[in-house]
Amino acid sequence: MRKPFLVLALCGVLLAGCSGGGRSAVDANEAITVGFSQVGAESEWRTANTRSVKEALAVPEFRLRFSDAQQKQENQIKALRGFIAQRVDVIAFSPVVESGWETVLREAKAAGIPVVLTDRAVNVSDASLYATLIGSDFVEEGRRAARWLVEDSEGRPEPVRIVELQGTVGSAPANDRMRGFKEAIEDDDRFKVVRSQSGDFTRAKGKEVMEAFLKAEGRNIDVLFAHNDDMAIGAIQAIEEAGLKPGTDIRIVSIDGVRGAFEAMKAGKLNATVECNPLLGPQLAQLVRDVHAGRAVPRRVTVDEGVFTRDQAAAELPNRKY
Ligand code: GZL
Repeated sequence: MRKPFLVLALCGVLLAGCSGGGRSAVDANEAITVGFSQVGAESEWRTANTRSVKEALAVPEFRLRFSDAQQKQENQIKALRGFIAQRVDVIAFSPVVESGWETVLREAKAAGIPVVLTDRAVNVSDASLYATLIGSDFVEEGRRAARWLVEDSEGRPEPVRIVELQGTVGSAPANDRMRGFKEAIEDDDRFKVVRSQSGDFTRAKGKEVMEAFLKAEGRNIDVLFAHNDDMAIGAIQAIEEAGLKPGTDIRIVSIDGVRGAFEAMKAGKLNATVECNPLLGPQLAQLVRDVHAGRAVPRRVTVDEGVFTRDQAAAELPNRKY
C-alpha cells in the first residue's frame, strides 16, 4: 500500500538531486521564493508535516518564507497578504478551515502569484484561484475508520454506542472524516453515535471533551472515534482517570498514524489508527517547481495510506517515519 507514495517521494528527492547535480549554486535571483502558511503546531501530525516541508525546501533552489498561524484563519490571511506584498514566486498553504479564502486568493491571482494547497481543501467559486491540492482523501479515511469498527464489532453486544471527537470546526478533515464515517455506518442499526464534539485536533481539548462525554454517559460508551491520534491520546488519559481501560472497556479508533498512536496501540490502549501521511514535502517541492515553470499539474494529488491495528503496532513501530 505504501510503495507508490514512497516511490513518488523518492522520485521527488532524486529529481531535486539530479536538477542540482553538477550545477553551480543557484544564483540568489533564480531561487524560487515560496511563501508557506502553516496551520499551526497543534499535533504530532502537524509537526511532522512542517518538518517534511522545511526539509524538502531547504535546498538552494528554493527560498522559503514560513509562517505559523497558530490555528487562526486571520493569521493565515495576514501571512498570505504579506507574501503577496513581498511578491513571492509561489504561495503554498494548508487552510485551517474550508471557507473565507475567496478575497485573499483573488488578490494572489491579481498579483500573478500561483497558489498550491497542501493537506486541506478550500471552498471557492472559482477553481482558477489555486493550481492544485496535494493531500489525503479525508472522506475515505473516515470510511476506513468505520470499516475497521464494523469488522471489529462482529459478535459483540449491540447497539454499539459511539462518541466522536471531531477535528477543528469547519476544517476539511473534520467535515470529511465525519462524512465518511457516517456514510459507512448509517445503514447499520447496530451503530449509534450518541455524542459528537470538536476537540480541535489537540490532546488537551481531546481529554477535556472526553471527560465531559464520560460524565454524561458514564459506562454507556463502547467506542471512541477520534478524528486524529492526538485527541485520542488525550482521551485515553481521561478514560484511565475515570477508572476504565482504554482499548478494552472503550475501543478507540483514530486517524493519522503518528508515533504516539503506535505506542498507545503497543500498550493496548488504542485499537486502530487510519494513516494520514504528513510527509508531503518532496511532492510539494516538485509541484512548486512545475507551477513556477508554468508546467501543467494535476488538479488533485493524493497519497497512498493504510490502516494499522493493535496487533501490528510493535512490528510496525520501528518503520514509522513520523
Ligand atoms: C490532516 C490534517 C489534520 C491531522 C491533524 O491532513 O489536516 O490536522 O489529522 C492535524 O492531526 O492537526
